[in-house]
Amino acid sequence: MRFVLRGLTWGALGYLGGGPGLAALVRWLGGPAWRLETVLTVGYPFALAGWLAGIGLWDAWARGWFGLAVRPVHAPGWRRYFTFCTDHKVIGLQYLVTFVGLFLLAGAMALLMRVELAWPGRSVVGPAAFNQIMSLHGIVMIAVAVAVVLGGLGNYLVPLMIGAPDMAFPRVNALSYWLVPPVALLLLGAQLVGGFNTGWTAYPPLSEINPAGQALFILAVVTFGLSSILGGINFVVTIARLRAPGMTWGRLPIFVWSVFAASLLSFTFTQYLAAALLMVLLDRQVGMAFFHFARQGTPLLYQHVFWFYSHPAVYIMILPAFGVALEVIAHSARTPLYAYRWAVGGFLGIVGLSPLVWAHHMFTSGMREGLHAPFLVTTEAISVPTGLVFLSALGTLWRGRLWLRTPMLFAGVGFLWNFLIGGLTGIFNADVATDLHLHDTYFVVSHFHYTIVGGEIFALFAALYYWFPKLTGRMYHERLGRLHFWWIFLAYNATFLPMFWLGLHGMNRRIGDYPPALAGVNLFVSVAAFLLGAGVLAAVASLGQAWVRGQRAAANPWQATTLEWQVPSPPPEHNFPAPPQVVGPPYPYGQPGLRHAVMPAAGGDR
Ligand code: HEM
Ligand SMILES: [Cu+2]
Repeated sequence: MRFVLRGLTWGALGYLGGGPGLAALVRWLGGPAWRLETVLTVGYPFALAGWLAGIGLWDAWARGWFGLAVRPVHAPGWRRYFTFCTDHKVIGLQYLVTFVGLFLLAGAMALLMRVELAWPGRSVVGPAAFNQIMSLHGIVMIAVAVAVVLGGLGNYLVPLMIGAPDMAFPRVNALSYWLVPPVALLLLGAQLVGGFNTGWTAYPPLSEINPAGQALFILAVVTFGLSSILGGINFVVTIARLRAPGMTWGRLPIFVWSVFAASLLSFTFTQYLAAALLMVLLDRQVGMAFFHFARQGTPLLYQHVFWFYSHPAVYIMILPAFGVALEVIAHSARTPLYAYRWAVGGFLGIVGLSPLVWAHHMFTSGMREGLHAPFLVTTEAISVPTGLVFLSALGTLWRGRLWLRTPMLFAGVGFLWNFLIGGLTGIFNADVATDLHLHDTYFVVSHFHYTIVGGEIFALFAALYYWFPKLTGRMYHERLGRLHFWWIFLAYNATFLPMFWLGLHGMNRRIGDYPPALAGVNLFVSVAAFLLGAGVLAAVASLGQAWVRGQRAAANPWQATTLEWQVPSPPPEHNFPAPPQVVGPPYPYGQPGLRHAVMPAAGGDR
């Protein structure tokens, strides 16, 4: 905790010097008085630098830039989690715990929204607060969706699965994680200076006239973007350069491929989001005219740049989830992954097409009509690579001898069913004629919750159960796990399936009210949402309990073939005593004579 306190202190000092301090200096020199928003914005980079230096970047890294000896941090036990630790497994768990925590927090906001929406008219929070809560829920959940699987499981598992001692750039990795706490602080702190009510998309003109809270939103998202970009580069380089001998591209576990594909997207596209938001900030702060209508800017331009990132972003979320699902399905079906190469082709096809579809979010925006048909076609085309991934999952199930434990229920039943609905409803959104009616209704809300919660969060649960013994060295409670699966699965569908109907009957998204005729179904949805919240909480609590008290797990309880299971649980620092030798495909189940890897002697062949 010493480092966290030091980070907070240095951060506060940085802010005071760079914000109010600089403002006072400028004033003293005869310059203009700064507005609160300007003080906050200018102070922020100094605060960020102070925080990062204090948390340990200074000792572990920056001292070297000045010719001083670096002092890597070596804290014992759980204290490592509060330091600038460069072990990828520590960082993976930092990501997982932080983002699961944020997931629960933003989930609580969703329940608050469902209280307001349980009855028509004003209930508890009222329309203005509703929009603030909805926006905070939205942006926090987007951050969770971008980082929880990729940053959490990707960091923990990728080096293990490819037989590497760590990530390619361990210090950059720690930096990616420690950029996250300021993001959370800014988003919550924004509520003290007017908040933001623009949803997660922050469209101008509203985002240009909102109070200072919107500026903090922008700084938060840009900081988060920096973290994503650094993480993306790190994964791409790690997978390209640090594979163990014999680990050819064709022998990579499918989860590693999915992280590779998502990382390509996150480091090529995130800067567009940052650029769009910084332009809003410049419009706000120094009177520029990128999007400001009265100054001859074009608000529509923002939407283009924003979605140029934010459509690929949905694939940053779902690709690692595909990877988790295929991985869990292959190991649980005890058969080689069906059509492995086609699944990889599907991932790369999605990466290739995802920069070509963004304007399907803008069919009602008033953009040029001639753009409708091309974006309809490119969007529908994404179904083809996505279908390949789906078929790979189905083919594996078809050929396999299924082992229906909790991870498999989440991946092979929950994920596939939910994502099927999410994907199929995307087609109606992509079709201009239907989207003109569906846009900005609960149909869209339900579509993207089916893909993100029904898809990615179900995959997250599959992963948490599947790799639980690896991460913690303990076993979860199988019967409770299955119970929680059915509870979450049924409550989830009861919450979101009726939202399609609500959307078709004209219920607008992002408005805390609706016509009285929709009251009954909304009450049903609100009740189901609380059941879902309770199920999620129960599952997380029981996993937390198993982490502390669960039975010790065997090193390889699933008899799985991939490398992460061939080392003790949890794995030692630097993972392997010597590089493993990869000699065959990742899922050689039922193929006598084939094996994935030979472990170096000292590590034991467990
Ligand atoms: C698989 C085929 C998919 C298709 C054809 C598709 C299509 C679409 C379309 C056309 C829209 C715009 C609807 C509107 O605003 O009127 C949309 C919205 C959205 N989709 Fe999908 N989608 C697909 C998969 C996904 C996936 C995998 C994710 C995320 C993991 C996702 C997340 C979203 C989000 C977040 C929005 C709403 C954005 C907003 O307005 O706030 N979609 N989708
Ligand atoms: Cu999209």
